[in-house]
Amino acid sequence: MLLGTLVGCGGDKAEAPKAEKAASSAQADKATLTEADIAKLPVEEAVLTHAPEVPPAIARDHAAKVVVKMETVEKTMRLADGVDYNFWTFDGQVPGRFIRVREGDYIEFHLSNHPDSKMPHNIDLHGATGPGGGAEGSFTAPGHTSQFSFQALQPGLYVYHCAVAPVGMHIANGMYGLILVEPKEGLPKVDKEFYVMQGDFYTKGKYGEPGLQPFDMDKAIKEEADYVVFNGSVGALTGDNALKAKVGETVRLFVGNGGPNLTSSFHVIGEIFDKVYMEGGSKINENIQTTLVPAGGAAITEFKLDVPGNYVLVDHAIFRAFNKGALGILTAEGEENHAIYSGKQKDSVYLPEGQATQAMPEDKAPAAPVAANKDERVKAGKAIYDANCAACHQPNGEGVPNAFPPLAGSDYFKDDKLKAVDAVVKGLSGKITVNGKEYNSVMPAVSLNDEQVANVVTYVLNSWGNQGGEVTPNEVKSRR
Ligand code: HEC
Ligand SMILES: [Cu+2]
Repeated sequence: MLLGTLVGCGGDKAEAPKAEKAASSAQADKATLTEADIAKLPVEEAVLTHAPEVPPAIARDHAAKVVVKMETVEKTMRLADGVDYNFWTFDGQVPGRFIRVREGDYIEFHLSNHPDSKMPHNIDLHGATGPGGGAEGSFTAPGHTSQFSFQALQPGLYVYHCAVAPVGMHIANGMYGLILVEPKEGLPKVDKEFYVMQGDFYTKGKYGEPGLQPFDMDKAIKEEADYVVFNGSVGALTGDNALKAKVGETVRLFVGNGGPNLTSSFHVIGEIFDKVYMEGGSKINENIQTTLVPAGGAAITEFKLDVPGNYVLVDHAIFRAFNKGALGILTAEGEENHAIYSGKQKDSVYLPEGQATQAMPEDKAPAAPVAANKDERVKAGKAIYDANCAACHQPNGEGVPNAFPPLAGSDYFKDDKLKAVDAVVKGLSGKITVNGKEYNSVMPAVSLNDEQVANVVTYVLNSWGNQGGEVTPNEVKSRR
């Protein structure tokens, strides 16, 4: 939108795309209000919501003059545990508040810049037609308010952002959000709607380095993000902040990407999107695993929750999820449905090179040798550790800073070995503290039988200066 005039598409824009549209959809005649029409419109103030909330669906079947009031605020907030950042924001949070209007509405926008701001700010709404998407009409010095208006001509989910030079820096500091222009006929009803917006951050210190971290222009230019997060900070959608829904409900995610640099490969682990409004437009794609959300773009995804569990929102450029923060959780509560997802049904010993595959149903004795004493347990446990745990916790148990906590000398299970058993059989997510450092990540449950869990945890207890002791298969069983 902002670049429209520069690349010269302003002139041809009216012709070519319009012809296509007439053939493809109901948008053939964009509703345009005259100034006389606008004077007669009912006036209402927009309901704006902070992420992950979404304003209620539009109930009107006619156009209105919608008054939107937003304030730009520069403030220091948490980027990750122990890490602060001087964010520039719309309405005090990242992303800015969600705006919801109807196709054909007339939006009267009031942008105030807080008197404590050091910078002028403005707003470029990708859902507005006009120079800079409103940027020119909304340039606002600290302690001032600007007003401009536009007609929401085309339905879709659009990004808005600040576009004051240096534009990249205003966006990198958090100045973006979403505006939904509902089509006239509305969107189909769903049970839950959420607002999720990705952004990349560039700090002088590397990921997790504590303290107030200044913006790093060099890294931003090289596109070497230290943080890639949903809704403005690491953990904004995990632990107590996880999104919540119930089995049987339909969920709609309004997903935006503020950038400034990175394209998101948006994916929800364990779900398939029934529908994706591609790039936030009118075309619907179905049965999608991962959808691209460009910087300065959006997508609407919809799915029905069939079985309970934690569904993990990620940027599937996966190091961003597990090492830079682009991870959120949607918790679905409700009845299991083993016909849709069984959980692990059985484990069998696999003997390659022509030998028979031996079944190992749960009710029969395991074919693998059973450890007779603690020493045998430790020995068997090492092999299990190397195969199942070392990739994350490292062969020497030291973990990876800010990603995988140490098992060597860990005080997390020092007084209660069963906490280590629980981590393996149930998985572990949310905020935990290990040796004074916070972790807020996800460890998936590891599929091992009781004997194997007993062995691997006994190995961990007797390695790297840990407390010693033994865990038996019966103790593991009692924790399932
Ligand atoms: C895919 C990576 C991954 C694998 C594989 C994995 N873990 Fe973890 N583990 C984690 C993460 C991440 C956490 C921290 C979870 C959180 O932040 O809530 C964790 C936490 C733990 C903790 C508690 C914290 C601590 O450091 O004491 C224990 C104990 C643990 N894991 C043991 C194991 C064992 C034993 C295995 C192998 C059977 C294993 N893990 C396999 C990623 C992994
Ligand atoms: Cu700005």
